[in-house]
Amino acid sequence: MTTPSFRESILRHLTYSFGKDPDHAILEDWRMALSLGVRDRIVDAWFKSTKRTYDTGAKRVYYLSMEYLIGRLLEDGLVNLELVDEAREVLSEFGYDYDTVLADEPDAALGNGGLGRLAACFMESLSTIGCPAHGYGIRYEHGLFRQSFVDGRQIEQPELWLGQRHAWEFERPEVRYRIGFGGHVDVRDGHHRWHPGEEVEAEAFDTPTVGWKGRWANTLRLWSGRAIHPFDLDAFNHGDFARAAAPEALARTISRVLYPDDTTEQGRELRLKQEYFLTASALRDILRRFSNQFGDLRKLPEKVAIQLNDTHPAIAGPELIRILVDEKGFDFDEAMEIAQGCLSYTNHTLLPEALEAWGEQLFGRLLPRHIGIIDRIDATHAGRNPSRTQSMRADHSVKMGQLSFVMAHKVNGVSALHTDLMKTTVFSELHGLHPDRIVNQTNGVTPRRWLLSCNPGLAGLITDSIGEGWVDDLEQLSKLEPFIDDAGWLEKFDAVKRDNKVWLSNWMQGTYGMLADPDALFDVQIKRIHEYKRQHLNILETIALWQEMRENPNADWTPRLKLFGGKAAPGYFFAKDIIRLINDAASVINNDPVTQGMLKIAFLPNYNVSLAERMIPAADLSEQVSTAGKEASGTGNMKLALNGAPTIGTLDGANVEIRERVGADNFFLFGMTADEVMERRAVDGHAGLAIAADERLKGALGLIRSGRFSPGDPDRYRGITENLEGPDYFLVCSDFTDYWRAQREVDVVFRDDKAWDRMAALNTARSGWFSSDRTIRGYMADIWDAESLL
Ligand code: NBG
Repeated sequence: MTTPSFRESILRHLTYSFGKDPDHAILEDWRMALSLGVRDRIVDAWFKSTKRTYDTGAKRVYYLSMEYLIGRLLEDGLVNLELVDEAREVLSEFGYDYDTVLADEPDAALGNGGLGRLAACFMESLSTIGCPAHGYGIRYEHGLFRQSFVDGRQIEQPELWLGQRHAWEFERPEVRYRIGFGGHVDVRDGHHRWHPGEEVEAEAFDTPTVGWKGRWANTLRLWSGRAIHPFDLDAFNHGDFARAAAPEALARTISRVLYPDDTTEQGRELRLKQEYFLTASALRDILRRFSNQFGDLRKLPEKVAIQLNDTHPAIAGPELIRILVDEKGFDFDEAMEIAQGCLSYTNHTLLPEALEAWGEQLFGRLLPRHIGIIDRIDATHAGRNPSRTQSMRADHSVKMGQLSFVMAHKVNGVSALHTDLMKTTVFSELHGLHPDRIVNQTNGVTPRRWLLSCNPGLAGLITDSIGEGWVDDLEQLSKLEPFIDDAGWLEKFDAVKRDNKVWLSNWMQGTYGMLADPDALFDVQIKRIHEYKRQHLNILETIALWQEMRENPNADWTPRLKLFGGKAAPGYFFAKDIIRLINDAASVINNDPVTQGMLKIAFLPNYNVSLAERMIPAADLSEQVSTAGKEASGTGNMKLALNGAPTIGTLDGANVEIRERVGADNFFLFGMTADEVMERRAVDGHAGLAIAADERLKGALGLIRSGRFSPGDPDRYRGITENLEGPDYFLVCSDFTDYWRAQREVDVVFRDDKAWDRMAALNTARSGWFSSDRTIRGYMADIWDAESLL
């Protein structure tokens, strides 16, 4: 039975918010009306949460992140408010299919990959737990580019998530801050005053984020850039219409695109401006809220916890000091202490190229006061730690990692291994000076999105078996273990996976005309394309396997579908070559009559959150094959394990902890450890040695070099083959042989239905620890000193 109020609310919105009656409403109208119906209920929870936070005077958490990879929000709301069945009923009453309506919503792709998706999972978990929190970010007009393939090559097109009406946000024209750049600094009687040369306005847009069962809702506040004087009337009156609109265009550039290309000086400048724009607006907002409620700024650390999601908002330290010293009259040391009490920093990568360092010229030009403050922070830190050798102001640059570390009271890694490596590599000196500062908070994923809503079949089976307590207490999945010994139950588990595979196959056929056999092993690698993630290791193994199948077509092969998804950064040519190689190999291998029914490759374009939600429930095998020591954590690995796909992987990032929990027998381990990787790199000609020792690898590389996959253009992949045969920094060749061995082990187990199902089900039953609820509770206890208000 439909609760009249939800049905009525949808119809009311259709009529009064969109001016349509059911007979004339189009798909988008229905989606919007449904969304507003859901949003109304979220708002109720939101008001209650806000009021309770004020009334209790509780500490608030502020998450500062340049990225939120949100995906769609309608299903999230419906699932968390338990309105799915009612929505389905109402829509079908008017002849609309629930899934079609949901799929009409554009993905909010305000992020690149794991870091942004983690921020989105955290927002949901913070609300589920009832921790008072605000996420701050940028409302990019264009999120991550839309990817398509032409002749196998990646083509990037702008993404238009705001091209349609957006249901979830509230514009807050009254919440605006002026953010300055450039200009100069006056010093009078030792007192500094910054006079920016240029200013833009940041305007707030709020999206309420609701937690499980609508018990709590927090705010995601995204800033949009606007001109202070949007229109140059004088220019207009002189007929110069382009110049008249220029101020607005310039200001809007700041929130126009996610991650502008940083290969040009202009691109880098814009990026730094974005980082300051986000951070400065957030801090002003935080201080305004704090001052209204509590007043005394010395109490800031008691009531405010600010988490820096990577170094991108690292300017928060100097900016907070600037406000306290220049505007509020604090002395420097006290200001620094207050800032450190509030701030904490999450490191997400050890890759040197991803550790931000800004040239001091650019930095000093854009933020002339801040560079002086950073020098003072550095000098203060050096003075207190005389043995220190590394400065945050070395090599004519500003090192944001060091700055973040020094300004934070806690610094966390995102998996156990990553945290240990932080201590011994990038932050070894700082760790020696501050041995209690680095803590570990292994990443997690929200089970509401990554199991309950993306995999209703499995979620249903779990709830039928152990009740619904697992949804916000994921460790209850361990109660499934006894069921796994029951052959009947295991068959049901297998049937769910098969249904998901059939669904994905049909969808792939309908959407891309790709044929996929649901009986094949769905071998899935989905993530950003990067050399360290080694999609090229996977495709080399695929090519070698193809060769072996051709030589021995009558052997008992396990049919495989190699599924790929992921985007390459537009300027990362090597990664784009990897994409093209996979697609080229697909066109040759998929058309080979000899290996028909045995091996197939499918690279699904435009990988995003929604595509992940389709692929993960249908995956049999999870590829987590990064060079050990390089993947900070991974979160796709957790989603896949949770959905019953055992991992083939290296001892890297959170794979280590996944293997510990699911058990070594239920994980296909291969490859060198992080220590062995270091040793191996020191071996002269390691790639050549590995190739000489492995005929299959030699054959696969030879085929690529011969132009087998690029007929008429044999040089197309010289960049890849020469890299692999030469420096091979990511040790693809050295790990190949063991990867091949592990893959053949997969073949054997997969042919034994029962053994495979058991392994898959144990992965689900033992992945409960990887909930982002657990991660957030860890941050609350060890970093923020924050409490749940539920
Ligand atoms: C990424 C890591 C992943 C990790 C996510 C979330 C960056 C800079 N880092 O391994 O590569 O899972 O962060 O922590 O995007």
